[in-house]
Amino acid sequence: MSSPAVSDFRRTATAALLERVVSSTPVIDIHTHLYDPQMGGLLLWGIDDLLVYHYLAAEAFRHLDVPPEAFFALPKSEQADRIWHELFVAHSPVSEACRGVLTTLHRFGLDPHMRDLPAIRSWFAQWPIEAHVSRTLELANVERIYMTNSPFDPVERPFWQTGFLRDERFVAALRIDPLLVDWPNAALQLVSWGYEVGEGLSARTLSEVRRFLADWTEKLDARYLMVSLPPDFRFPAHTDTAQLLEHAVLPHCREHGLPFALMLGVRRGVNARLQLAGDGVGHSDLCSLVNLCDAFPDNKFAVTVLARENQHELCVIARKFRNLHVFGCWWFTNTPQLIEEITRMRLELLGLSFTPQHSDARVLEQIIYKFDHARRILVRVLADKYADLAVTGWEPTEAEIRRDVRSLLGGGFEQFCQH
Ligand code: FIX
Ligand code: ZN
Repeated sequence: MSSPAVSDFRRTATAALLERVVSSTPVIDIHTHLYDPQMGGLLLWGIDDLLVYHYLAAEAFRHLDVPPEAFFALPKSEQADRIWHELFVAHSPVSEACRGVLTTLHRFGLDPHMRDLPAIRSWFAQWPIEAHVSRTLELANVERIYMTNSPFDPVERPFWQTGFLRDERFVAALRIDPLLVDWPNAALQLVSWGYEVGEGLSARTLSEVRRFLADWTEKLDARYLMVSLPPDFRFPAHTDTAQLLEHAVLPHCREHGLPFALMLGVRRGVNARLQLAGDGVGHSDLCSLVNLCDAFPDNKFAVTVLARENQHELCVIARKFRNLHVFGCWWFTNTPQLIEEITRMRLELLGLSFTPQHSDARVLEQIIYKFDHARRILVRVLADKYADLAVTGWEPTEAEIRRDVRSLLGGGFEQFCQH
């Protein structure tokens, strides 16, 4: 057994190495709401969008003495002014979402201490978008961004129909929430786009839904399909959701060798007046996930859960099913305390076979803070894990550490997609 001084020294050396490896390993960001820069105004960026992000809006509404309808009727820059005032001027910005804005400004070399919103605005205004995208990806050390692409979005749809020169750093994921959670309206849309579907899920309708999925998978060159579902999702069931999943979506994914991503536990519109800031969380029934993984071993499922209370059960399920890849600390679990707890638990139960973090960024520059904060936690947690191994005499080499980190930062997810 080595002396405490020697093991302390080794621990510090491993932590320093880890810090270097984790910060220099590029991230593959496997779920965002960002868009290819060629998609014009769809890609949000800049200080006003950073400030009106729904994570901050939800916090600001706790102070703002104005009806949400009146607030959302204001021009974006005035909404940003109000949020800045409430969350950065009238109170100290200690929440994770506020800290995220400050980390982002700091990493751009701005001095948030000046508390000068007009100056920050002018700084952002001077950059051409292409250069700004590249610089932001470089600063965040993000190599690839998975978008969320919905054929049901009337603003996004025409870009794909017309076609455009793709930026290869941005890859697509086919988002199908309306199809699975609002079938009657989705059916009407499909009919208007030339698919012969009826409201009942006949064999003909299901085959037309598959034709729709195939058309859009090809148009987008989609790398996976995805949905987020409320806590009352059940499988199997005689619901439209379960039937469409079983008879259209999963066969389509099998045919095309694509994973299906499920984001479980969102309660939409708990306070609908707050718009995107009004969604909440609920405990999901993960027996339904077990049923899916078990019944469809030839399908691959990438899953994240919103409720803290579901995290342990999700890890246990992933130990049973190799067709399940756990990812991300999503939304209300994207706080340092929960990221640390969840990442430790996943490492202890799953080893390295999961993806600790995706950004879920809606505004370009958020990738900087989301991964800056997540990387710090990853270094801490991995340093503890390697130190525990070192007690037994198992010292990882630098190459092994690099391999492990690469896998955690998105490499493992892409392998899961391929095999
Ligand atoms: O369903 C989702 O993809 C969620 O991430 C969003 O609906 C949510 O608004 C969000 O941005 C969470 O981070
Ligand atoms: Zn999302």
